[in-house]
Amino acid sequence: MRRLGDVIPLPASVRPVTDATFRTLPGTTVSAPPGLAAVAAHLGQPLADDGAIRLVLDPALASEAYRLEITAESVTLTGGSAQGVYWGVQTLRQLGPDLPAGIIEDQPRYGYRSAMLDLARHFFTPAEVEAHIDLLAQFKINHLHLHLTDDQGWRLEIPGWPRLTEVSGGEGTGCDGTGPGFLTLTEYADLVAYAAARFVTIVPEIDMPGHVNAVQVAYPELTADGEPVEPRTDAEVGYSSLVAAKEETYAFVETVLKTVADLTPGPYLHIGGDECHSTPAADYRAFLDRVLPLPGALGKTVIGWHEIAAADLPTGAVVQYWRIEPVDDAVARAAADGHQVIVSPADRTYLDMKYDADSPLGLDWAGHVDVRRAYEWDPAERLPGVGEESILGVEAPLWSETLRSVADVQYQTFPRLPAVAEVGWSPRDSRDWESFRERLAAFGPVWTAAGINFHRSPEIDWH
Ligand code: TNX
Repeated sequence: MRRLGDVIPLPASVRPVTDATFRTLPGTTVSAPPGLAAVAAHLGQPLADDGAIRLVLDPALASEAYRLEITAESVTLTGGSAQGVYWGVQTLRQLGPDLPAGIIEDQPRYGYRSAMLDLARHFFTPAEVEAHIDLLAQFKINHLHLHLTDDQGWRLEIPGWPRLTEVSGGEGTGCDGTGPGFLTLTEYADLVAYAAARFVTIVPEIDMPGHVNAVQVAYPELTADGEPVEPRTDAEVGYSSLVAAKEETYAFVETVLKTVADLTPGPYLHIGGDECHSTPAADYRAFLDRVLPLPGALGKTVIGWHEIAAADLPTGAVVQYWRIEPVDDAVARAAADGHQVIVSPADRTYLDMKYDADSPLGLDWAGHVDVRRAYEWDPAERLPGVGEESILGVEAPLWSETLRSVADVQYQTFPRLPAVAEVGWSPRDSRDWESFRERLAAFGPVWTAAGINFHRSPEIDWH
């Protein structure tokens, strides 16, 4: 049996009270008000008016907070909103059928706890992404950033620009030409709804002005000289750019962002902005001066990779920090101006880095990221001038240059994603590597039974 606190991410407060146990049997009933019926279904137990497991809403709690009171006879799970109750359900599911008596009071450190999946370098189907969302939500991840476009492919249908997906989402696209496919408008909307039912917000990214070779293959009028360019399936970066001085550029960008905004109930649109090595600095700024305000005009908050901090940021713009070390102080200046920062340093959170020299998949430009490196760091200590109050949250990006299957996605994700999830959720002072590696060890048999392909890191004494 697990101890009450044997949960990832570690709850904010855990108080075992007696050595009594609540035993969940197949017939154990759950009661929930109508607004929590959908959340109750995630417990997989029968519903009843007077259930032994009671789900309750208490708006006095923060919306993601929950409180779990376990006695030998009953379980009461109270949440500040349906989302808070849902996180409590994840805690219950991790604890298994035998629940130690006691009280857990829990709420996240950061409101933005995210994973990113790169559908451009290799496309994953809606069913594959949905299964991945289920695994992320178990660790209380509440955003999934989808990198939908890059040099090697374009993965979202855009009305009026059919060649984006016909050509750049078709056969032969993706790294090594092995990752074709795209989401239709309906598939995308269904995916957003599937995620929302698990309290995960989809954050769509359209990467620009760089990372656009796939756009320019489909529409040569968007290149500087209007000449066609060759499709690319290699993993180079920084060679393609939209043209800041062409009006056609903005007609294209406006249609794309409007389409994505209309499909996206969540508050964020990510416009990329990274690695524009072939865009002159003045053009980069001119482009962003036109494009950064567009999401706001569509009712959305704009996010960009931290390079956008070189431009004039509109109020509310969010900056996503990804580098190994600070290049300059632009992110700190943005924070001083009141901008929120998503912290995703490559040498800690990049799930596409190799674990060690023997890793079969992944890249190593940011070094090797083993489980301990993904765990033992603090977002508020990472960047001078970017303290706790400037941090929106953390993200673990998974770029897919070397990935060819869902099994590959899982191998890179587990067990590092749980480490980053705990960094984003648990109180700073409660985090402890020895405690984490013990709690993580218990997931070995769980993942094995579920058929999840995880890396059996030698840092963990797997059960
Ligand atoms: C850098 S991090 C990139 C991506 C690559 C990734 C590989 C960032 C914003 N851009 O284009 O896929 O490295 O690790």
